[in-house]
Amino acid sequence: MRDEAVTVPSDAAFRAAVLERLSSDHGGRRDLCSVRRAMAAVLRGVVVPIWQSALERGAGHKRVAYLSMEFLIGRLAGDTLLSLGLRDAAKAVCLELGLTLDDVLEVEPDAALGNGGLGRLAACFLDSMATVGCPAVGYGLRYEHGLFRQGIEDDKQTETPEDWLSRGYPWELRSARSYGIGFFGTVTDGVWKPSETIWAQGYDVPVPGWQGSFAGTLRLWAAEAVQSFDLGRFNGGDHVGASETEASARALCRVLYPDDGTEAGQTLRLKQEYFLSAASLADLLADHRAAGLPMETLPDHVAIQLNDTHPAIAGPELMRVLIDEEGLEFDAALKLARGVLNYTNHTLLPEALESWPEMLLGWLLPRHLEIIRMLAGAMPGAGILGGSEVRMGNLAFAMAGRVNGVSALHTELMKETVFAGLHRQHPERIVNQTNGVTPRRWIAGCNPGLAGAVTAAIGEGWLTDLERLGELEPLQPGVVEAMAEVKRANKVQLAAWLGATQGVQVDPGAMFDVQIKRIHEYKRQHLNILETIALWQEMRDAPQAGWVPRVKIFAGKAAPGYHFAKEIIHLIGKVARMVNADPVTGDLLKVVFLPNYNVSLAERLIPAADLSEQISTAGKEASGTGNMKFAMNGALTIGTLDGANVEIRERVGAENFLLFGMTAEEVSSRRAIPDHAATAIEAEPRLARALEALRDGTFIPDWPDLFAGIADNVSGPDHFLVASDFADYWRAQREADRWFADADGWAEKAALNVARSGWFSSDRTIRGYMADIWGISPVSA
Ligand code: 26W
Repeated sequence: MRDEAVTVPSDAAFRAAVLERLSSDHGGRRDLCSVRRAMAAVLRGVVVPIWQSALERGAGHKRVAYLSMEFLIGRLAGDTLLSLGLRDAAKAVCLELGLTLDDVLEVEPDAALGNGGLGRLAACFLDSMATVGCPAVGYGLRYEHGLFRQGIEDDKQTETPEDWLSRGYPWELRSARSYGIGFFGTVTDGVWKPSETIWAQGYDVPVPGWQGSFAGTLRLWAAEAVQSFDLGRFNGGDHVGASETEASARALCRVLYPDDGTEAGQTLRLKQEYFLSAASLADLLADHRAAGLPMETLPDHVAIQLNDTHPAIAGPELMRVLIDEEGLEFDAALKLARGVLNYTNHTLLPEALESWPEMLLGWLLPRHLEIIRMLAGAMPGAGILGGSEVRMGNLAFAMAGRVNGVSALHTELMKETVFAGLHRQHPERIVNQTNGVTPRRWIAGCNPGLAGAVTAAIGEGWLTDLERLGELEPLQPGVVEAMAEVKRANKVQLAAWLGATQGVQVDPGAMFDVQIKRIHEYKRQHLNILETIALWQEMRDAPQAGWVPRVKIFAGKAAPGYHFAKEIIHLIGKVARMVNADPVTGDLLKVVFLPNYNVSLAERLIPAADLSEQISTAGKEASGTGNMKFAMNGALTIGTLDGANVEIRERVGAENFLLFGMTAEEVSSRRAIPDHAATAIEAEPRLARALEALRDGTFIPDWPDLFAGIADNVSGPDHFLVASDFADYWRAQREADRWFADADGWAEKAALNVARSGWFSSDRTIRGYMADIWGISPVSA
């Protein structure tokens, strides 16, 4: 329910304001970009008062500081128009200007300040905290370049800098908040004298809740030189040196590190992590002091959430401030720190668990290394130090009041594996908070047809109380048909877009089978493409065998240094080229790899999907959030018992989920069997034949063994058990064919996935954090 104090302009007032901005800011130009910017400026003018009134209403209320190196925001105009009920008004003014709203929204660059799941989760959380009334500040970095732009040349990934800021960012306000952050230097008797200082300048992006009911803040730190230009050096003729400090400051937040857990450990990355942590702590402590509150009461006023270990250095930084600046004793400082700090783990992959060499930490942050050694001394069993490395996961765990996993299975595996020892010492500390996604963007925003069908069936209000989707049951025939019609219309629209932009003609009546996520061995895109090859080969053997037509859609970026993942992209491209040109299989099978996967492309694909590929090796995907978006948009999941797939299957019903593969337990025992892959291949000629095609030049005649690397891996070490899970995956895919062939049956299963996925709203997740971790109650409306 919107804050009455805040007014949203009438459609007429909105129109007038946009036209006025077009003339005042853009000299009356009416090109897409000018209209987009004029509309953004008007919307910002509506959002800022909502934001300020929410800050007043939240004053004195306990709030959360969500520290994250990533916020994968995507676009904001469409979301904001929807939230404020101005979409139709915007449609009308665009039409009047001879444009379409979709085209205007299309020119907004994605704010791609994240790699994947972790970053997008943080963005969904901002929307939910603002909507449920949880006072919050999301703290992040204002990278000049977000996640790289992916090109596909000759079926291979290329990377070019992303430049979301090249034309400014209309949604941000330069904040009055800025702090000097120190690096390097020396420590004498506990007193740190940094030898380099870089200025952290805040930029605020207001985050309005649904219908302006409340609002939060995204505060992004930019790095600026204390002294941007050295006139003396310039006059001395050293023209380049004169802006050296500015260049080195600017380098700090120049670009987002593009790896999502494949490799870590660069000095600049640690500098970025400390810059975020120190500036954010300085900011929230400044507020606390400004409110005249004694430091000891900090836990009553603020909860800090560390989004994985990336901002974990915030723990030692808080200790430094409390001990060196506030004069607290070590134990008192640690007690207070544990009263505010909480840590979320998002991965069990050993290569993604951050640890920093003591030498590097001691060089960059000498006082913090001293404090970390004191912490390790005070908690000998915590495993903070090991092999001259500082283990950031153990440090975060040891300093946190609460530690959480992101799905029920993941949280149990945390207790049994990476944190087994710490869990035994602190059995109450680990709790679960299964992920969620915001239904505003991921249903109403990207699938207005479905939103309309749901509202027609159960009325308004479900968007902020998503478990009301359950009222769709018992399913009314008209509702199932309406949803099936929406899916069909979305598929027709996507088919048109694929034809226009990718030159691929697909049949909207075919099953749209979609795997979109970062490319990673544990996510097993190579299992999917091997099944695709086997399907193609069998279709060619018997094209008249009554196959269910398939469109296989892939998208996702590989970390630039991750060679195997890049080869998987290359293979998918080569298979697509061959299959799509094959007259024998014709429209029975089409394969597409879409370049530059990002939030906006996900919004275009998910509403048109029939089958959601969630096929990771069990025990490897901490949760997944794409799986939730697909289910609530009426796609059926083919997946393993991994991450949140387990809970999706529990809630939508086993009969509405295509399960296959080993469980996490079976995975660890299968891995122990020597030659597990060779044995599996021997027993599965279909797989052997598909692997042979990777060796015999089927997809690249003049370079037959190009993909031998992938074949050797799957038939050799096969760490992620592609070979062992293949047969059951094939069985599940053929079962999907049979289900899809029964259109009414499929439509009902799809509708039940929608009706039963309400729990996967990030509003439910945030209410869990508020109750179980932060101790925050919503600000009353
Ligand atoms: C240090 C490099 C690095 C960068 C990012 C290491 C690890 C990461 C992230 C933790 C990777 C990530 O995005 N994890 C994903 O987090 C999602 C939100 O909780 C989960 O749904 C996914 O399962 C998990 O892979």
